Amino acid sequence: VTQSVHVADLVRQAREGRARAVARLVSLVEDASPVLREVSAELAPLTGRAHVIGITGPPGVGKSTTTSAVIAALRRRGSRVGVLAVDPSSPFTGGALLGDRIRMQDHALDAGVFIRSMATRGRLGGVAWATPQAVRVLDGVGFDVVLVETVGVGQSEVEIAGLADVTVVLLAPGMGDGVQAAKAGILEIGDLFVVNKADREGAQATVRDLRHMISLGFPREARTPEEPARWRPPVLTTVALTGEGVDELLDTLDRHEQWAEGSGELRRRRLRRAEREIEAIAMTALRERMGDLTDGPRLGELAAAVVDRRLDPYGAADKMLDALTSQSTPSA
Ligand SMILES: Nc1nc2c(ncn2[C@@H]2O[C@H](COP(=O)(O)OP(=O)(O)O)[C@@H](O)[C@H]2O)c(=O)[nH]1
Ligand SMILES: [Mg+2]
Repeated sequence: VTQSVHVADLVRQAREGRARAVARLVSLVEDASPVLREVSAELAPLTGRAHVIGITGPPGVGKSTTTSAVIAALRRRGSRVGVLAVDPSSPFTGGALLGDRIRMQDHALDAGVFIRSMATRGRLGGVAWATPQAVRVLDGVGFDVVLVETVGVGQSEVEIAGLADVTVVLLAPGMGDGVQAAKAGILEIGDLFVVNKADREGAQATVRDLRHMISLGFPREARTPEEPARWRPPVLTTVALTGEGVDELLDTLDRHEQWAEGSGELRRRRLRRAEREIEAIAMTALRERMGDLTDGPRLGELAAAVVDRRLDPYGAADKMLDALTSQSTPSA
């Protein structure tokens, strides 16, 4: 009972814009705290208002610098911004995250901005479990925009990027031509592509290359008049260091939001996000219970039954699963 009072207080303080309360709530998610159930119940009715923007791309292309420039532009437009910098590749808060913090420290004193780095802590579920819940927290406490920066190099990163309402894929000249992007699987997840470091040589070639790769997914003969307009990912250029191109990026994000709302795509994505979130919570709970069963005396008993030929291993596994089911259905 005392804990539920705490949670309600914490949520209220976070909604008043107190950074420490927001940080506490995100920590509860990172620690997979038992009070998350309460936090979730408190926040659920308040969610669904934030625009969730994923920013992904290979290391070093300028994601954090771009994120910082996007924060500045959003603040000029009056939005409150929550940022999660997710790095699944580093088990501890390492150099990459430190760099992120340095690049975003311009906003450290701004009460309208909350920035948090999240790393894998080797816990069940990892960032794939924690990120959607942290997004939900920032949404629920009232941020207008939630930016999620992830390193786009592997499968889990692609999954995290898939959590967003819109995904921006960032590349830089030379290191991210279209073919490479296709190989890394990030061509499919991008709603819009940004060639950052446009102050460097080769940016226009990368833009052309990307546009060509994207056009392959839009064959002319497949277009029919009845087909609802598909979103064709635009390719923009930015110089994140100076903020050049960032206003165009925000305008394009606005355009995508309007399209996504009108076409039903936004709802489809949010449904998918909720499905994954539920699945991750359920699977984690299930694995914990399995752990209890396999560690406990029950497995020993079943093993003895198999060795003594009173039971075959399939029958024993059924009994283990029966025990799980009876645990998870309190009333039926
Ligand atoms: N020349 C140039 N350098 C940039 C630009 N944006 C970022 N950088 C630099 O690229 C490096 C990596 O940036 P960072 O934002 O940490 O990349 P991340 O790993 O994708 O988050 C840093 O040294 C930045 O200063 C840009 O537009 N032009
Ligand atoms: Mg970064």
